[in-house]
Amino acid sequence: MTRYDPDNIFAKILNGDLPSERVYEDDDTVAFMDIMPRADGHVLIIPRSRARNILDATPQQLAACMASVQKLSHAVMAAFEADGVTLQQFNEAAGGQEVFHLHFHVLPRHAGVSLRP
Ligand code: DGP
Repeated sequence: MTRYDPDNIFAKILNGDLPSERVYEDDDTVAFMDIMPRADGHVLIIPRSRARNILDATPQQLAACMASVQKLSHAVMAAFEADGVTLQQFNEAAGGQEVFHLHFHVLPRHAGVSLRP
């Protein structure tokens, strides 16, 4: 597996070199709106510390991310009056990963409405 690239887009968002619409942050994680939302309210959760993806993450990073994923799931369901929520998470290019800083997608879902491509 390739090493963590400190110049990846989410690292730049974390250190303020790129703008983002932050909706939540705590000591260990940050959440911001996805720039190419596949559903209204599509949020990304990332750890503040370096991890390329789930294959590279520590149990502590994963625990912190999942606690925030749960918080944001409740928040977007309430804010977007959703019926459910879909989580997505991709690892390495072959696994669909495009940005190589660990992240979790939280997608509010409405009954009968498909995700946008
Ligand atoms: P993936 O690594 O396959 O989970 O895809 C990366 C996701 O990150 C994709 O849904 C689009 C989003 N994204 C890419 N660049 C930016 C950016 O500069 N800002 C924000 N907010 N989201 C981005």
